[in-house]
Amino acid sequence: MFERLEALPADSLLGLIALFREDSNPQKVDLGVGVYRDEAGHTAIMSAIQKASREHMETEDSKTYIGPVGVVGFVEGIKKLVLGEQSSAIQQGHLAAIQTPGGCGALRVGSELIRRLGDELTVWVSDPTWANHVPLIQSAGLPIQSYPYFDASTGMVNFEAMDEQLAKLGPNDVVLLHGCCHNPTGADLSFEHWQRIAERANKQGFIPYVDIAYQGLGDGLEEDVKGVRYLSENIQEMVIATSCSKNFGLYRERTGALMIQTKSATEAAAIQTQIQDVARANYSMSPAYGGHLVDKVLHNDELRREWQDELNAMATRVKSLRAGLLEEINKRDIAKDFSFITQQKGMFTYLGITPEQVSELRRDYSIYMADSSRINVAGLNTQCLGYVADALKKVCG
Ligand code: PLP
Ligand code: TYF
Repeated sequence: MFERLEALPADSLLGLIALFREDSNPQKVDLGVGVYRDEAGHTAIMSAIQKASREHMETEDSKTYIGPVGVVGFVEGIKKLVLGEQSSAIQQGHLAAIQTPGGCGALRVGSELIRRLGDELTVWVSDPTWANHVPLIQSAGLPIQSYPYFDASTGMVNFEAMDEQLAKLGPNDVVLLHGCCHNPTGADLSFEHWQRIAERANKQGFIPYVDIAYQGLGDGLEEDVKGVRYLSENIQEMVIATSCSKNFGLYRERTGALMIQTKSATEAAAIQTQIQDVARANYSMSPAYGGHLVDKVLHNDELRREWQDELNAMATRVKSLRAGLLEEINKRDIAKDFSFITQQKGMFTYLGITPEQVSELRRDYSIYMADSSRINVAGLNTQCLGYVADALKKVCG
């Protein structure tokens, strides 16, 4: 029976991990998969998470199920982290929320919930968007279309083109927005753009669906969610999928949350049963461990401060790598203008070079990046900036 199904090609991004491992060039540079790395190329466990983990090991006395919502303290903490202590939606009980297996779990449950809203709905994603958005949304049975977003000539958002598309949408449309640190381009919406999106959503009736996987890795924990909070305060309905993979370094523990903002507390209570029902039909309940750790970090002043300091240091390191790379590029008088590198936010930058140039960098210089020319800036280190800039000069002229 199984001969009916053919082997599928490997995920090209995850495939880079093996290619990099097999490369014996001592100067090799891994700018592929988007995980945070320190100067030594290591993805360390954050110190506050390590402390929370030790405490948890000593105090946890049962592994029995914890219920469909997940770790309640985690869910409550994440709501406030994203929407703020003063959030009207939290205070008025207009939020349904559930712990999920990572941001991907949140996107999948969120998409299935949207599918339950009716047969006519379409989800709009930015062009380009994170490759995983497509299978996560499509496998929930929703059609996908894309709106203009990235302007390759400036390395920034072409908001006028995006807004022109949004102006044509209506109540059967859902618009997926990256909360901050756009993956793959690093080109973020400005606060004014978020304000205009809120206005459009109110006028046209589409629902914003925010994916926020990098809070704290751009301009800071509060700054990175200014747009999302504005949206939440100024529109009635939205969906938010959040991930603790990057900002708590919990990748493999699969820790995230889904929040649905509704018009009333009664609706929120009904939607709460719906998202729990979607989760039950998929995986029953989310793994709890990562949620326990985040709950501990967020609700202990000392651990929270330690976590924030470390997260700020990570974001600062990424920013200084951006500045350092641009400085090295500028020293080499490369024909292409790369000044967007320091204007973009978060871990990713689209270099905007051709697929041939991407292959040349891989083949001749052992510099690995996604085929799209997206680089994970955190994969750089102060030692390799000159080498990477030299290679860019060679392939770009
Ligand atoms: N959304 C975006 C844009 C991402 O880049 C990521 C991950 O890395 C996620 C969501 C969710 O990831 P995870 O399922 O590992 O939490
Ligand atoms: O875009 C990235 O590189 C990260 C990590 O299936 C990632 O978001 C990549 C592929 C994948 C899951 C996570």
